[in-house]
Amino acid sequence: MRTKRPDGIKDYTGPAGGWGALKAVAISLKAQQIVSRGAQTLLKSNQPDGFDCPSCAWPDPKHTSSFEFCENGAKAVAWESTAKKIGAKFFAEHSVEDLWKQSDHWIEDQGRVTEPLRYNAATGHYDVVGWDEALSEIGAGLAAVPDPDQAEFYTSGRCSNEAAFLFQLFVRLYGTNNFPDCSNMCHEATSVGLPKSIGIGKGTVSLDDFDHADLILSFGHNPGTNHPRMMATLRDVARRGGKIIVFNPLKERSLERFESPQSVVEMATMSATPIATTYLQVKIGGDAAAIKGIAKALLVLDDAAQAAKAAGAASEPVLDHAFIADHTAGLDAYSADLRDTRWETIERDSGLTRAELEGVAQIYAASKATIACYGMGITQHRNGTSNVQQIANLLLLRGNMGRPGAGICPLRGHSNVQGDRTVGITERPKPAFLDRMRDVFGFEPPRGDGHSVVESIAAMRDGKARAIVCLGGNLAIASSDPQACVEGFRNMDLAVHITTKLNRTHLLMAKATYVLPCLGRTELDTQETGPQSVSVEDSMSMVHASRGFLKAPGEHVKSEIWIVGQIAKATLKGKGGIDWDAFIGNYDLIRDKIEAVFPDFADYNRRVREPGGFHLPNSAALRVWKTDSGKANFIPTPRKDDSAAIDPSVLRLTTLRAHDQYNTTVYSLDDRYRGVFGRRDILFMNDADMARLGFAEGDVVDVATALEFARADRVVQKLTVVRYALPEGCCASYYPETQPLIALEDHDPQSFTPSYKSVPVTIRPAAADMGAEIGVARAGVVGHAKRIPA
Ligand SMILES: Nc1nc2c(c(=O)[nH]1)N[C@H]1C(S)=C(S)[C@@H](COP(=O)(O)OP(=O)(O)OC[C@H]3O[C@@H](n4cnc5c(=O)[nH]c(N)nc54)[C@H](O)[C@@H]3O)O[C@H]1N2
Ligand SMILES: Nc1nc2c(c(=O)[nH]1)N[C@H]1C(S)=C(S)[C@@H](COP(=O)(O)OP(=O)(O)OC[C@H]3O[C@@H](n4cnc5c(=O)[nH]c(N)nc54)[C@H](O)[C@@H]3O)O[C@H]1N2
Ligand SMILES: [Mo]
Repeated sequence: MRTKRPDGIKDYTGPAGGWGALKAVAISLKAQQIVSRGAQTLLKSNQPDGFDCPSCAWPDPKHTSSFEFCENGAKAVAWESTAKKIGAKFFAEHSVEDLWKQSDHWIEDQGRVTEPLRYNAATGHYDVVGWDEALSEIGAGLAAVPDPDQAEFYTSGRCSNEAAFLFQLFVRLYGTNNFPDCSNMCHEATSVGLPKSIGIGKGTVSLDDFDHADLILSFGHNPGTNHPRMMATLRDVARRGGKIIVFNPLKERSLERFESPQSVVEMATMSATPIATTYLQVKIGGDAAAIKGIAKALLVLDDAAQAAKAAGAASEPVLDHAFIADHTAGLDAYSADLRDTRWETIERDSGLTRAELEGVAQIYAASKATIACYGMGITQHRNGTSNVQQIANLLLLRGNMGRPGAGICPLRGHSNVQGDRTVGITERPKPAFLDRMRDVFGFEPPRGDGHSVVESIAAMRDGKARAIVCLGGNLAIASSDPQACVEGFRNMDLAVHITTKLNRTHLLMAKATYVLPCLGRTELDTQETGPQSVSVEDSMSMVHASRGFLKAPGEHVKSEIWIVGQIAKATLKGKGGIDWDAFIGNYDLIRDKIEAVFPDFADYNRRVREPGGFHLPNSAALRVWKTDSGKANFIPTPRKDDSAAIDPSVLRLTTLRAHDQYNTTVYSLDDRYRGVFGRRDILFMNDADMARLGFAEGDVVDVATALEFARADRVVQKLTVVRYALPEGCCASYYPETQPLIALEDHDPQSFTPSYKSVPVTIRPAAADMGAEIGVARAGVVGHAKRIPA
């Protein structure tokens, strides 16, 4: 007999997609009070003449159907184009202290910010302020920072190429390379790892390649929730008999089976397509070991094939020896490391058996063209950069790079995070790029390394930074270590937030704090020369235009480009001789400059107007390797000290996105495919760990950071234990509620990506309230603490 499950926990037995997805779209339109306007908006998303969906960076198919949106894109669009607004009256009624006590969900759900705001320390409220006044004070504040390297300029990946380019131009003229960027928390391991492997920090495949692949390796991404339009592609692969092997500690429903809301037959018959042909529940942080196992087995298969051939049999080699000889370097050291690594170590670290990994090697050896896809399950670890390189190694062994149906496919996060990087948002700029900035704009840009997210927060916490400007995002909540973020933001002389909606980061008061309201993707942006388009780059390096059409939520809501240009004017006071007004009046002029700095954008203004846009050249896809060796490099995993005993009371915690969430934006408290409804205060644990550590489903526990980053306040209190099929030693909970467990110092030393996906923790019965309530999440109270100690 089954015992009763905790409140809100059910077994979800259906496929991903299906009628549940359509129902969820209707509910989110209704919740934002935009039923008719919403439907019209959705039809314009990801269309040649419409706007780029602000949700994810999966590319649009060439022949865009009129339904190129998905359940979670619909939620993002509804959330942005909401009829709810907040202005003078709202801020007069609510002090910042009152707002702080509300949940993150409540704060954002109040609606769009419609007027510039300035914090009034005397009353504790935000006051509405005129644009002119706000801009001149912000300009004066930035100009007063003693050293430009004491200011931080954050970008979240929703902003367009044009806004990002203008932002970096302004900041470099101002005098710093401090560009903390959401990419630092996301695919930085890709941006750092892949250039060393294949000479470019981006994926090499295009959408067409999926039509020619016969094997997809999927590592650590959850497309049913985070890239739902990818499900149509995976479904096509599965239906034509392609193999899909998944590595994920959780059984994610969309990777098991998917019912396409766009298939009349599946919807009518309520049938579904199985997706994964093999599903391997790798241990959290165990991917590198698993990949080593597959590669090791591949070497053995190749040895056998060579021996058979030498003995006269008609046997094909398993490795692509011609490709390896012509195009790669480092195989000897890499294969020596594989041969030296013992199967016991691989099995222990991956949680998978030798037989399972040899099975994958056999399927891989038989595949003519293979694509490897990966997401945050790979990058957000202390060894994230190396993880990415292990995937590249595996592909290189069989020449699966730069030919049809083959390649590497990092699934980017924010819809334009890749584009922002391409056009210069980078804290470690290459000299060649800075030279071009110098030549095009006639100034000497700063040359030193700037700050990434982790370095910025540390500088703010340690009193080394004085000002921060955030172009979107919710940095204090998205970053690891909210304790450090809270302290850091409150240390600032000046904080400026360019945003569509209010969030908790905006409630951390610097000496002077401003919130500036901006247009979203869905909205019409008219400037001096008429309606403007912006452009974005997707995960597969396609650049295309995006034009909104909805009316702005208020007359004081301005485009990001307008705001950035005005701040630049107010701060630089003519320094650099840039005609900011001309850029603001006509975005074509910004694109002309992007093209002048980046030759890959040749003929930008014409090509971006073509339906579907244009493809940026990708050297690795052409088998041109822009690495130091001039070849694609095999890079072994760093040697690890195996002697430390593994403490059985320490579990690895991975932090997940729920289905009804966009990063720190929580649309609702449901996580349908994982069977969680109306709450997020959950700790997923497996039966064996529960039994071993003395817990039962429904127990309320406190989770504390273990090992070297343990600290008295690194605790998240009162999570309810839910049974879940996870590998032993692993547990999972939601982002951002678990943020207080992750120390700023717990990151990948190569890329500075926080180790969000493998936090060492111990679990104990819930103690009395620690008072601070850091990170406590209860039904109805989403996100961070009601009160975080100052
Ligand atoms: N609707 C919606 N769409 C989004 C977002 C959103 O929040 N909501 N966020 C956007 C952004 S910024 C990003 S970066 C992407 C994120 O998209 P994903 O990369 O899919 O992100 P996550 O949900 O964080 O985690 C991915 C998966 O990694 C698995 N995982 C956890 N630890 C490990 C591990 O050690 N190894 C392996 N192999 N797997 C592991 C988890 O079980 C989960 O299935 O999505 C983008 N799209
Ligand atoms: N524990 C844990 N932490 C993580 C992750 C994880 O998996 N686990 N994932 C990390 C990842 S991959 C990422 S990318 C970061 C995300 O970090 P961020 O990009 O900083 O966070 P978001 O939640 O996407 O930002 C949401 C806010 O952006 C603003 N906004 C929305 N649309 C617009 C717009 O069009 N213009 C402007 N100017 N503002 C807008 C709104 O105020 C909204 O509240 O979080 C990281 N943090
Ligand atoms: Mo991301």
